[in-house]
Amino acid sequence: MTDTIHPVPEAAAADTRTTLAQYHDRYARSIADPDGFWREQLPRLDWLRTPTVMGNWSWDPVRIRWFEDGMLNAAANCLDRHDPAATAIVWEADAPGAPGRRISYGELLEDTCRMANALVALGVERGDRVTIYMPMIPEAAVAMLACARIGAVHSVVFGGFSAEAIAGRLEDADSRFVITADEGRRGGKTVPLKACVDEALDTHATAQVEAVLVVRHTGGKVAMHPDRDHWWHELRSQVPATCTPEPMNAEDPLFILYTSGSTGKPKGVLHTTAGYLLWANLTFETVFDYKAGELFWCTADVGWITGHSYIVYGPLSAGATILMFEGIPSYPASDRFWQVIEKHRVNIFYTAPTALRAVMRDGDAPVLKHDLSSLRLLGTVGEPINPEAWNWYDRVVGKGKLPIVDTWWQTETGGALITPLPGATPTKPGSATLPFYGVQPALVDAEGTIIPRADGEEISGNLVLLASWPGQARSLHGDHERFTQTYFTTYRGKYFTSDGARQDKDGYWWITGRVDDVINVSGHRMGTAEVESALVAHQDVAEAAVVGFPHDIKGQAIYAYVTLNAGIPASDALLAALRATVRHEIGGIAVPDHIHITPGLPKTRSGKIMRRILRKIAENDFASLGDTSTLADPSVVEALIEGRLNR
Ligand code: 6R9
Repeated sequence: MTDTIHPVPEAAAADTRTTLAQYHDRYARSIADPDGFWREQLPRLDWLRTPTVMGNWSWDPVRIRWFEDGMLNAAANCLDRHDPAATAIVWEADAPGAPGRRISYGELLEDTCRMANALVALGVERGDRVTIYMPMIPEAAVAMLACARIGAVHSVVFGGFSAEAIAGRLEDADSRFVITADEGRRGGKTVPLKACVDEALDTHATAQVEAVLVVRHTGGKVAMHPDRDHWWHELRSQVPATCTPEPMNAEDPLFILYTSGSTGKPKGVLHTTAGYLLWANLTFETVFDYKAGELFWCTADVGWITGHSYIVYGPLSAGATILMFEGIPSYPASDRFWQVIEKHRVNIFYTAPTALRAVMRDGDAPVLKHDLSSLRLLGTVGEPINPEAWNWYDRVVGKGKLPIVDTWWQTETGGALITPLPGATPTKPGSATLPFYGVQPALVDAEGTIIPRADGEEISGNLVLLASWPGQARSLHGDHERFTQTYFTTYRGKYFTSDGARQDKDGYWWITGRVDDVINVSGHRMGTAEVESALVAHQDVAEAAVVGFPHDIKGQAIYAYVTLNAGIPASDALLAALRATVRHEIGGIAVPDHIHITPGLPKTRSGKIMRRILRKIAENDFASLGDTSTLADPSVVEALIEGRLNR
């Protein structure tokens, strides 16, 4: 195992808001005296009423509150208190030659107020859920902040999800309003967003949707339903340019964000206002050591939690300047990231390991032809980073001189939980290093017993957290029971992350990946159950079982075993139809990399599919299938292996 220690680079150590000694002191204080620690952090936000209560939470039964008697407005914290002349967003279009945009905090505030007023005019009230389905354009942030300004709860749906997926989320959130754009652009292709929303609304029982606000982006032709759809650019000039922020209670919902779990349909993770915003703000400033005037670029999409916390709420609450990019790393060529960094003189760059692995394939030359001297700090998120990718990032992009922050966190955690601090923490390639303030990770065995660790010892197990932190999700929309079941019952009274991890002899944390039936495909969470139910939606499919398998670029890829209804022959046309079905039901990111048609699946006598065997076969690891004698029909395994070898 790579265990090389990289000391904090000189420049970062010389100019940091946190030294290693300070980190240790503050961390110890945050655990010993959480109330005192958090009280000191309160001035980070502008409060309409300053809270007197800090954390007030229980995990058995589950009831989580932070700053509960405080009042504030998240949008006001992200806009009104900043210098209106400062740049908020530098926007880079999908095509390198296309005109970009620069938006000041003053302009962002005005746009947000106007959109907030437009939403009110359309009938949106405090507490209503507004679904946002947008490309990566500044109006995506405007839409989120406009909701926050009037106390509406946004539910952003990633622009790559299908009409079917939108419909499911609209229904679950009981959302009566949608904000979308005519089309988006990604990698030179047009993404028909409005048409997708139309399909979701027209073909599903989503009659509850009253109004759709449409941002004109590409100017492509779209159908407008006269009494439902409204152009943003038309309403914009008809509404006032100011809007008083709605006073919100600390624990009022700020947003819902759907994410995949190991069972059932996606879960609407619920974040509330004050704790989430404070966590996003504090982690943004501390983990990226952001300094006024710097340009910060997070390459995530706003449809994921990383975009929520480190494109919108963290940076904007801190008055930072962000770069927002509509495109993808490989278009028009694999040097696009580096070209954009050079063009805009980006200082801090935060991306996913999968993106690095994808561009690494083309070697160092695409990086070396660009001037990256503006870069001061690099970060990664979304999945474990393999040491090869870490070392390449360090050597080729960082020239061996920049700190790399590998930040471990989840949709449910609101922001980074295990991460180096750039001027403080020596790093090890592949390790997320040490816990952030207030975070208490521990490893448990299968029974939920905390594994003790003596100094200098290495341990591994399932990663749990022992105490709440302000950015923690409070519930699942409309299903608190499922929230409790999913996160707090496997190990009663502890938050179970569903990740496996080890803690090395120096106390550093290494996240090894999900231990549940969630596949991490290119940093995106995909539930095996979701993909399975998409496959069985095809009329010819009898049964499907989906597992993850290692993939050089995506980290994990999707392997689907499918049994067909009697008399249906396998064919290339059928395989294509199955892929199309998944694309239709969920979206392109869920389409299996391999579909293996098989006469049978390995099941126990009680009918349970033995995924362990399916994983091994997908990995071509036939030697360690383990005990197959408990299978109802052991001969199934032979057929599966034969099918695998013939691929
Ligand atoms: C922020 C985000 C969460 C899952 C998480 C874990 C994996 C994220 C990681 C990482 C190792 C890191 N993960 N960051 N694993 N090192 N730095 O990605 O949220 O989409 O909810 O995914 O991603 O497995 O449980 P989300």
